[in-house]
Amino acid sequence: MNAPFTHPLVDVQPPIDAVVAGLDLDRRQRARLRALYHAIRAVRPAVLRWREARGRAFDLAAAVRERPRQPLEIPGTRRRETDGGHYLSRDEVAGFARNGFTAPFEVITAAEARDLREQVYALHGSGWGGRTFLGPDIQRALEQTGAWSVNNAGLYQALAQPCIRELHASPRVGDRLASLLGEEVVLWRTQFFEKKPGAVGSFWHQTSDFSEDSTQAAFEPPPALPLALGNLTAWIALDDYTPETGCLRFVPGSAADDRLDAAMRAIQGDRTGFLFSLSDAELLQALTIRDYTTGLFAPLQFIFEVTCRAAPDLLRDTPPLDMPMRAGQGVIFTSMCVHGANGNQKTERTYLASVGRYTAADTKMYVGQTELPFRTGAGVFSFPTAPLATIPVHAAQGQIPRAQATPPDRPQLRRAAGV
Ligand SMILES: O=C(O)CCC(=O)C(=O)O
Repeated sequence: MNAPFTHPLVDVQPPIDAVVAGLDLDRRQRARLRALYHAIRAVRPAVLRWREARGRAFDLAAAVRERPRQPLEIPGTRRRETDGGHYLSRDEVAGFARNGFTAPFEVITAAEARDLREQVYALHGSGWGGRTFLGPDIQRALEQTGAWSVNNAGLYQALAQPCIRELHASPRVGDRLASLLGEEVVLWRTQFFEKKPGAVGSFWHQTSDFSEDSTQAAFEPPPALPLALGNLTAWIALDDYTPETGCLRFVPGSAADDRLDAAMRAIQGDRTGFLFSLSDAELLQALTIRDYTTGLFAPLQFIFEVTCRAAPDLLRDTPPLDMPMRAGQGVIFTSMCVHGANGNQKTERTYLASVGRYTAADTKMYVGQTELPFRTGAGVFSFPTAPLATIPVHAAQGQIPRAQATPPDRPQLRRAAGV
């Protein structure tokens, strides 16, 4: 048995043993899990010896050994004081470099946010005009498990839906991003975070490469771009968010400590080695999470706990910050700033945020990947990268004219480089 997990950041959501204990598994599922667990334990000593002899032992502690914290160098030079527009001020840029996120700013009015929210649910109700990006196998699997939600069907919809594209290509977002990333900024993915009543929220995570269900990075930024600027996210509230309704949470300054991301990359790079390296209690948790949970909450929480056992000082010094926002407001943050979100366990209403992922235009997307894997509750399937394109949101000449943010089959929407 592991000692019960305690950490200052595990203050709102339950630790993973409570999540696993709360799963409603039937006798057949429990028997299957135990059989798998005992089979792995039986072969584990031989597998570990074999890997050790070939220099292929999985060593999470080595992957998360502490290294010097890197200050964040900001390549973007546009500032509100000199360039006007919606660029960030010098103080705001300094605040971003220190914390990893901006303060909330208005992208659209609260009334516009309400209208957009209605449009999004109308689009979802009508099947997004027949245009979704995950392909029929994934859609079928998600429908079977009741998970064909706005979160999944809504992935990449800026490519098909002008209302989402306009929100995320708005100069209010694009100018601010240019203050950080430099002149040429592209939007490479949009998605929704919907929190239904009872939603548990998102557990602490950081990512430099959005490998997600793949073993490969989603993108390769140019070498000059700092790791923490490989992806910037604009998270835009379409409802009022408070700690009770699922607002974002950040660990200020945590982008300078990349150990949680390093752990994730080590695990993605050698999942078998990771599984065989676990203690008995962790192994049972890992198998249960892999086979009987959906979404990212439980895997992220599990990896957080395992990483903290390998690096006991990880993220213990800085208290987390809740980021309440009004409908229509957005924040920009680096996905290397450790972040999560509260759940929606006290209200009867669904809360929705629209989220854009951005990078520098010379970042290469999906290198060598014609398909991306996607984990559903009914197995892992793939969807093609061919329809995915980046959308320019800021260019050296200034803002991208509205007309240019057009559907992906028009030539001016550049294909992501390197596909
Ligand atoms: O809204 C959430 O629950 C989490 C959002 C998040 O993790 C992200 O946008 O990267």
